[in-house]
Amino acid sequence: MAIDIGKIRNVGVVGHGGVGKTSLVEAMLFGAGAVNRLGKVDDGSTTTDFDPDEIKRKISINTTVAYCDYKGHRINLVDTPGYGDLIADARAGLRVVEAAVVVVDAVAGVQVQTEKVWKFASEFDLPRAIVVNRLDRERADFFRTLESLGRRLKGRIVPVHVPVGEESGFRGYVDLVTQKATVFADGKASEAAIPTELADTVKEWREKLVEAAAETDDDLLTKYLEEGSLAEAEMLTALRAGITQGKIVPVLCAAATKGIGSHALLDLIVHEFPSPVDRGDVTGTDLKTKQAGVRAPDAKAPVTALIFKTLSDPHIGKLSVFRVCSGTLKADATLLNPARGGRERMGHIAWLMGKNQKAVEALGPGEIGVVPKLKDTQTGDTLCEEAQPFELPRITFPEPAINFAIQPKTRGDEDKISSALARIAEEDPTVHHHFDPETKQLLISGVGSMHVEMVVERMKRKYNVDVLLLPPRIPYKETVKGRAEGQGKYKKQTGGRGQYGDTWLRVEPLARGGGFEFADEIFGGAVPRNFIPSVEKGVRDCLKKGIMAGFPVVDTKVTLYDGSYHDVDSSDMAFQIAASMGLQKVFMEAHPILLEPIMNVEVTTPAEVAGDIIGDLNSRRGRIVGMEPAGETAVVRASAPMSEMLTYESSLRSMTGGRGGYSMEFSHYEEVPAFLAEKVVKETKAEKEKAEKH
Ligand SMILES: Nc1nc2c(ncn2[C@@H]2O[C@H](COP(=O)(O)OP(=O)(O)OP(=O)(O)O)[C@@H](O)[C@H]2O)c(=O)[nH]1
Ligand SMILES: [Mg+2]
Repeated sequence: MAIDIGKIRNVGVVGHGGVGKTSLVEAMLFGAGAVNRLGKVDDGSTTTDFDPDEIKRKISINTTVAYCDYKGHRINLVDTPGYGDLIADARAGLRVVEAAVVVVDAVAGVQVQTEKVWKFASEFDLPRAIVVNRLDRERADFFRTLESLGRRLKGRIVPVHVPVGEESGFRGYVDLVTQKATVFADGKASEAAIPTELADTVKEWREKLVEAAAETDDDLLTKYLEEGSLAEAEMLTALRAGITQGKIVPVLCAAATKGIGSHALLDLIVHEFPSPVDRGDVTGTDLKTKQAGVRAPDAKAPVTALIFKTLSDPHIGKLSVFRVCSGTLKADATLLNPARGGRERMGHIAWLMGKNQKAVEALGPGEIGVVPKLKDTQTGDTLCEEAQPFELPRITFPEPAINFAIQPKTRGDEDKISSALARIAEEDPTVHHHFDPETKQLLISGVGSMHVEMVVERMKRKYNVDVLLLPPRIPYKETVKGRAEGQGKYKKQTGGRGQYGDTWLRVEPLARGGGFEFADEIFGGAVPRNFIPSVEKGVRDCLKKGIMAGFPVVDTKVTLYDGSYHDVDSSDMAFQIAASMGLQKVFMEAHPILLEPIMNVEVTTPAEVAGDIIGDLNSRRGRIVGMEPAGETAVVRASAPMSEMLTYESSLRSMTGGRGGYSMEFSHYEEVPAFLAEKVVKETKAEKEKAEKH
């Protein structure tokens, strides 16, 4: 009952934020009769933006799937987010399709995320088509957009349409292959004569299309050069082959919200885009032989499926969206998750229509489906037959670039926060969280500050936990640069038994990364053996709490070299206190300093502003380590203190007009310059006093 694989088309719809991807998907679903009214993003009624956050923000947050049947074909449309911080989800969506529709706005042309998704599509070697959408807007310009496509995207990009009418008068297109115009009135299409004023434009662009078709094949090119033209049938065959193989990228016209262009796109998907069979075997690791292996897109092959999206909802629970890459996946099957070692029961499997599901008995190769309630399977995992274990390449997600600390607004909500964050991270693998024992803060990390803010809002709306977002505390450390010695003595006589402990301590620096060392140089029992561990404990506790400003002490050696005791009054506690008192004094005499974490930073920027990027990094006490100009983009490598990089994201965005990106990771600790250290110490002390008052 599974669908004929040759009749399946899996298509990823990608592009910059807000260009009309979701609207276009809706228009196709409506055009194919899969939904009976045309939903709108603006009133939250589209099929693929159904999450409450999506409806509120009027943007897509999750990659979602809907299907339609058109001219005997099953088309799975994978609608992806275009907003920059969420673009990794679009990449995950492209992993499971055979072709991409790249949507661009007819006013803005190619934008930052257009370039990104173009790269993703190239990474997966996907044939693609471009839709110039929103042609009905003021200042929309098809040919200017075409020019920006040619300039900024690699590929043989050629229009197969030219628009009829402009801006609010945009009403259809001329098909350059058939040379027929289609115009729309009240949502109804009708064939029309080519408007006379378009005749020259049509001629010019048809010529270019014929040329592009001819260039896909040497024999055809010779024929074209000799005869000056091609037969229509020849041209069509060449175009089809060119598009399927990704040698030609066709450009179409659309105004999704008016239903213009959706039929032409559906036709192109059916006729020109490849089926899962055309894409051939999938590669991965055969876990029996531990070697690279392949699985054929064949109904009889062993089952492998790739989870490319997880949806999580407090009411519905967890839904795993997957693509069957090989074999036939039957409802109730039990599959192995080789990455996690567990088995999963595929209780109910279904086709996905936005938030709605249509239960099925089996899914064949190339099909996309959904399964609820998997126990321990995450986005990127493979599910396979236990007897034929096989792992597909994982879907990877970028490491988070920014950290915030979060604090519950209501005391005692900590557990709720952790479980809400765990659910959110299932849906969005670019969200991470962990408890930092050093700063005692719960940290949440994401791709950018807006991303993290969005996550916080999501926690509130979906999971009903309200949190405060704070910049993370910098995990400074304390150490000494010099050497000092001195006494710590604790003596108390309060009737009855007293307290007596006396220690002489030496403090000196160790190399960076040397940690802590305690040495005992007592000879002749100045401090009895049984009290030496007490001294060490006093020292260690004190170092952990910090001395100068309350940060842990590292890279320091403390030596106990002398002391005295009292037969009756000396005790474990008395020696601990004496050591702690002594250390606090001696440490401050040994030239104490603060250490701060230094990060390795890698910035990708348009080459023309690389100078500004370097200047800005210098002003953040950064050290430039290297720079590689790579054509239009440059990569700048630097190391810079973490404390200076907390606000980097927004500066980078404004310096590069949103076209830059960066990644950052911890490298090592270095001394904080004295004037800054003084400030940090003061602020930390003030904070502590404030906390103690409460
Ligand atoms: N005038 C006009 N507006 C459009 C058209 N297509 C989409 N829009 C509007 O553009 C806005 C964004 O549309 P979406 O479909 O949400 O765009 P998107 O690309 O899915 O956005 P993200 O998923 O957030 O990246 C909405 O207000 C739509 O109504 C169009 O053809 N013409
Ligand atoms: Mg969308």
